[in-house]
Amino acid sequence: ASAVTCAAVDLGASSGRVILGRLGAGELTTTEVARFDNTPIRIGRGTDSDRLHWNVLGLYRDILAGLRTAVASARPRSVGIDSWAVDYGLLDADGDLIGNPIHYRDSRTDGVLETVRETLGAERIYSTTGIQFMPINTLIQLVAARDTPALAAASSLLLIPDLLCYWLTGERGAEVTNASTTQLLDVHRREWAVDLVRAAGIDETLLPPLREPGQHLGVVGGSARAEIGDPELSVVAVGSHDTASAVVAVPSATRRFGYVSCGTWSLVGLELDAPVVSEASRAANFTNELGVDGTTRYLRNVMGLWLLQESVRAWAAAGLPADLPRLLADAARAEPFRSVVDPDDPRFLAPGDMPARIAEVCRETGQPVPETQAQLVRCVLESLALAYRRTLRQACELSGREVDVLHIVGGGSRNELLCRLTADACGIPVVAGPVEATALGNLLVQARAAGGSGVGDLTAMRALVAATQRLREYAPGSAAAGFDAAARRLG
Ligand code: ADP
Ligand code: LRH
Repeated sequence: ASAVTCAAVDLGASSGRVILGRLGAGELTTTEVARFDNTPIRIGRGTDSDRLHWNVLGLYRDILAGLRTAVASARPRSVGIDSWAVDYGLLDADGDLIGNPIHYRDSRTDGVLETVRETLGAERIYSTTGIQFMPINTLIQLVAARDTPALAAASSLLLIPDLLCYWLTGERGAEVTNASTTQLLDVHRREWAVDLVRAAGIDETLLPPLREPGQHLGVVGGSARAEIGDPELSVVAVGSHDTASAVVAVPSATRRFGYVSCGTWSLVGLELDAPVVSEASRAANFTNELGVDGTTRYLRNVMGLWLLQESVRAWAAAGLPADLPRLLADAARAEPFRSVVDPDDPRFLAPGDMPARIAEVCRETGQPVPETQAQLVRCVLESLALAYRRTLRQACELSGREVDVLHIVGGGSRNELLCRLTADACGIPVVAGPVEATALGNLLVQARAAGGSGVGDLTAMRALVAATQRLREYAPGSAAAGFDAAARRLG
């Protein structure tokens, strides 16, 4: 078969893009045709009833415009959509969207996780779903929304990429990699965990039929057809959880690799053949998300570059320097190991004044408070490197696996200081890139569905990525002792 051209829509928590790819034997070239911000919006009167929303209609408009450009320049045969996990839109009986999807960082879930663990039993939830306990999970969001008029009026629930595919094709479904992040899916049977869903007081008929990556969903129809300008463009399910697509494109030549999918969040872990739902795994709060081709993504969420992004946002608002490459260059010269924090402190989850929260945690742990921007950036990056090390080691222990190399993919792979610190902390080589791993994983699954050559199994896909994308290797240096000492400060 000759090369195929596809379009990937990849929506991250901070930005979205539409990327065209040409894929064939030994060939994987991409062109970014559109990039747009993904900025949440708070609506309310300044009370507890304020809600933080995604601008899902604005995103859809940007996607249509991006696809129009893609079609005009290269006539892709298909499009696939991936996005961040756990969030959803509700449809009424006519298929109309009810309200505006709510952001997983919204405060409506405050305290709900604890109630759900107690009432349903943490063991039961974990042994069924294999998913780590986080307040952002769809299960927790739905319990928080249980008595709302919106939920009462809903006849179906669609995760964000599924909602966008529904608008393009009119077809409803739940792609399985993203569905696994809801904490409503039985990880062993790859089906909705209906008993658990009912026990949580959620109407299971809200959940649409599951579908697998690679499935053809339909051809763009309705008003989207005219907007995009191609009546034949087909919509294909991909690993619609962005992390699932990112892991497809980890350019590893061996199975002994760990990964950090490094964007707004850092997803740190391993690819396994089967879930690990042991008591120790539950205690360490590791997750078993479903991957492409029956794999398990065994990982933990580390709060990630959100800490840096949100600090930069606060600085920009205060009129302070906010140019990221400059801040990183200054941090590279700042004093090492001055202070470190646990990035997963729940206080860091919500939007707000991040530098002040980091300072508070440094103070509490008896460490010097960052006084300059460079000190704060350094603190964040060393804290992340330390969290990656801790998480990777735990993942290996809990699964009985070993790794020789750590791949960092996503926007954070451009951060050379972070990559270097991570190699030092972990004591193994770090391979950085590709930056757009998620879009590449999305494109690879579409190309395979189209019968493209050179994109057979995950091994072949990864070899193609390794052969065609720009990667950088970081050998571990001599700072491991500094990280050991810093780790002891966190107890
Ligand atoms: P998401 O998919 O969650 O929106 P991305 O994969 O796009 O995230 O990564 C965004 C992150 O990439 C930013 O938080 C930023 O820290 C990092 N990043 C972007 N550009 C650069 C750069 N030039 N140098 C270093 N880091 C960068
Ligand atoms: C990364 C991500 C992550 C989820 C979070 C909600 O973008 O999908 O895997 O836990 O967003």
